[in-house]
Amino acid sequence: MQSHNVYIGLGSNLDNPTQQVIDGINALAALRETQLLATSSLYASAPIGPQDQPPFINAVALIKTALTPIALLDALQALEQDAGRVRKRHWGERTLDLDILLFGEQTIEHPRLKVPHPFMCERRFVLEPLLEVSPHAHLPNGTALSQVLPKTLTQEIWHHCTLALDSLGSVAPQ
Ligand code: A4P
Ligand code: MG
Repeated sequence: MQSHNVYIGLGSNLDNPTQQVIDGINALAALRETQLLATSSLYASAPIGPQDQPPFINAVALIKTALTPIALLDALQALEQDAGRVRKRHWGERTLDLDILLFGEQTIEHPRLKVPHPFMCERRFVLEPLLEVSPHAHLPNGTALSQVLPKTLTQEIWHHCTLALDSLGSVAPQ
């Protein structure tokens, strides 16, 4: 079966966000037909969207998966539910948000799934961790993400902690 390299954006700003993101990465590693290849550091940033919510912790994980895009989306939404996610408001607070950023070289326009993620190029908290994992990453149209990052640099983010990936594919803070 064909496998694809997929970048997942993780975000949390409720109920111990650092632990939520670490647990989220470990849950990605445990998905069927999926292998965790790399993870970024954790980054902290002010919320984009409603400002009356706590700051976010974000990271990007690179996985290799044989799941189809929609099967992966179903699996990610199940993990969000496991993390106790309640949908409150658009761009609002959440215990765990798992977004598919890039799925191989595919462009996907499905009622439930748009890839590349529609806002990824506007968000430093996505681009910076993704480029930490893969400095040469590009969009399906060939645009290098390193070329897109500079216009987001007015958004402040802070390096929060580095993660260590062990030989079993699980992560812990360093
Ligand atoms: N969906 C479509 N495309 C995708 C994709 N590529 N990956 C659909 C995942 N899901 C995708 O998502 C709504 C629907 O998007 C899903 O049912 C899926 O079928 P949602 O997470 O339930 O709802 P939402 O919060 O209204 O929208 P969205 O687009 O996920 O929000 P974002 O874009 O993730 O933004 N500020 C900081 N600093 N850090 C953050 O992480 N996150 C958000 C949420 C806002 N501000 C933030 C952060
Ligand atoms: Mg989402």
